[in-house]
Amino acid sequence: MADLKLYYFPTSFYSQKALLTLFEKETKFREQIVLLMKGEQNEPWYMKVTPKGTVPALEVPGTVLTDSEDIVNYLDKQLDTGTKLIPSTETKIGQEVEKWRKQFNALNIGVITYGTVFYPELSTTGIKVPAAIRKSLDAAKESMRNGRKTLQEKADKYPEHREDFLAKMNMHDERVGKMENKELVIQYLNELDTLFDQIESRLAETRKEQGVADSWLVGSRFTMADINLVILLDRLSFLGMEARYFTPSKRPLTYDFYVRMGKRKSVQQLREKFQSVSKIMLGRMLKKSIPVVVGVLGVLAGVFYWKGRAK
Ligand SMILES: N[C@@H](CCC(=O)N[C@@H](CS)C(=O)NCC(=O)O)C(=O)O
Repeated sequence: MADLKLYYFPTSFYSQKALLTLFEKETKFREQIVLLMKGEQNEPWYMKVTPKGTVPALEVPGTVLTDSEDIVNYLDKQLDTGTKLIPSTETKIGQEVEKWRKQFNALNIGVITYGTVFYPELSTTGIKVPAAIRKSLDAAKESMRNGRKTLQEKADKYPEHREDFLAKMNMHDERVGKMENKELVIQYLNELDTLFDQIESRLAETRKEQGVADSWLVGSRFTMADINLVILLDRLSFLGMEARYFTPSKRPLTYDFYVRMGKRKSVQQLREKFQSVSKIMLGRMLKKSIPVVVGVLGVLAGVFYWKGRAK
């Protein structure tokens, strides 16, 4: 079996895609949490793992994969254990999976997530934030705004990674610009409504085609399209958006999909990861103030998520 090591943070959306795939493949892997709250993704040791300074990254024999899409493609191709997630695109089902993956990957989850954190009034029922750390949100927003300065300091301090930090700085500026643009965030949320109409229709079509009630997005078999969908639903649940996008009366098939997902072992394993780490994070956050880092919002997201799940 290939020696695999995953660098990740449990509440990071793209880390979740990699983690859920590893669980579906029922494979052993080594793991290292990259503490976004401490800005570890920008530490020289991690920039050596991936000059992008993002999670997830997967060490595989001979190389490091630094994008969640490359990671899941690799895992499904190389491992013949667990669920086969990506059918050949020479088949009709493979083309459907590919089509849905593209649609999900085109979503700007960062802007949707942090845009809702910046403008909490956009959340339908409120982000799942425990009162005890509600105040920390302001500090987190400030940290996001100070990200440019932090990256500039890193670029000056570590000349061997200067270009990588400057590249991150440009991306950071673009991202923050979008997150702070309320109209754009609203537009992305509206586009999600359209996507969910398509999802609901597809779920209905698949049920009809398969003649069973427990089919998945594109067929009777569970695929990568389902992984993409469940992590999106989890994210929207954390953002307090279930009432807008999926309830028993509004898009009941999507709601049913979500309920069935909660019974799946891999999804339970993924959610356990959130819980265990978020508890540690909460302890740390209560002990000391959060340093100014680009990724601090990710940690808050994790803590809130855990709290929400624990309800
Ligand atoms: N396209 C990449 C995106 C990875 C990404 O943006 N990861 C975020 C967390 S979800 C991250 O590491 N952010 C920290 C940073 O940019 O400093 C993938 O699919 O893996």
